[in-house]
Amino acid sequence: MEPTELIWMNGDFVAWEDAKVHVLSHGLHYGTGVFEGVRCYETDRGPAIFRNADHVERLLRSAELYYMPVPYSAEQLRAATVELIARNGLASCYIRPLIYRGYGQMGLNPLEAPVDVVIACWEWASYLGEAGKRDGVRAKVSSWRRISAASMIPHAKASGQYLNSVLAKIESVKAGYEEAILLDDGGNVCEGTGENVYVVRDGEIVTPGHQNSILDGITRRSIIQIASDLGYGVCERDIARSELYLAEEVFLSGTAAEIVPVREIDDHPVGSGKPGEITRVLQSAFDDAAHGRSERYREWLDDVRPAEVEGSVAGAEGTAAEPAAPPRAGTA
Ligand code: PPE
Repeated sequence: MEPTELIWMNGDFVAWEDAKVHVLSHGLHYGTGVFEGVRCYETDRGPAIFRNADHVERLLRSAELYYMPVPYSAEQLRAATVELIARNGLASCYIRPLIYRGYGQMGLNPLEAPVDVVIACWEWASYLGEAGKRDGVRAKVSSWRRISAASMIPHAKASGQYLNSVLAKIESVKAGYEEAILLDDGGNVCEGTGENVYVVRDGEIVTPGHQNSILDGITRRSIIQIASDLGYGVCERDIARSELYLAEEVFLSGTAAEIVPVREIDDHPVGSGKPGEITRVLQSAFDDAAHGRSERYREWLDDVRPAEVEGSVAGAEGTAAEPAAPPRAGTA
């Protein structure tokens, strides 16, 4: 990965190479962290963060689900993200906020460990490759089932939960595929390792619902909105594995991946074996929304205005993005 200049850490802007943690940090041992993936796109008004407020809201909810008190408000985190991108001078980037149990307490009761908050950003190209976005990827239904609500919290974007995705990804890559599609514990289609999934059947866009252990993707919400606005039928329901093979089109969506056609699943070509028309239309409409070319979805974008660069750089030393940050939590 290509380093950028600064990382926001517990209210301060620190140099990329100084953003370090202790090896006995709780989150490193037990996966006690929650995070987000957000993207900032180039628009005609400068860099703009796609659905920043929604990502911050999901981040804080994930933290709450794992009983992590966060010493920053949504507004502070939202503003810190804007300032970070401005200070790093990036036109577009991927943003990774992370809240984790830090150093000071071992053992499975994390309640006495501090809660640390960081936001980093860097330039991250297409997750599944430019060719994947253009021509589609080959996917395999994983032998691993997606974590179920009986033992974890599928709605939370928590670090430890990603071991499930890691197993599925490794299995698919070692078998020669680019992505895995996981079924839920009931055997219905759930999602990719880092993407929501959709099938097109009889011209209707179908995607698993909340009861199928999905992560409530923000790209997914955007796709549902855009597709409905374009007049497509959108349906959330159980999807049988075989429907992946019978679908006219299959595609994936996520912040890192954006919208990616699936051209083959378990060695069956999807539709004609080439990206389908609805996938193409949605890819291009999503691209327009993300790059500020659709007035209708302009409210999804947080502008990173150059004025904020000047304003903050003048402040020299790293400071909190908003009013002085409260002390770190953890000893509650
Ligand atoms: N499901 C999972 C399991 C998931 O990780 C993501 C995002 C999604 C669905 C789509 O959610 P959204 O980004 O809000 O549309 N995965 C993030 C992490 C990827 C990574 O490799 O790291 C992302 O895309 O940023």
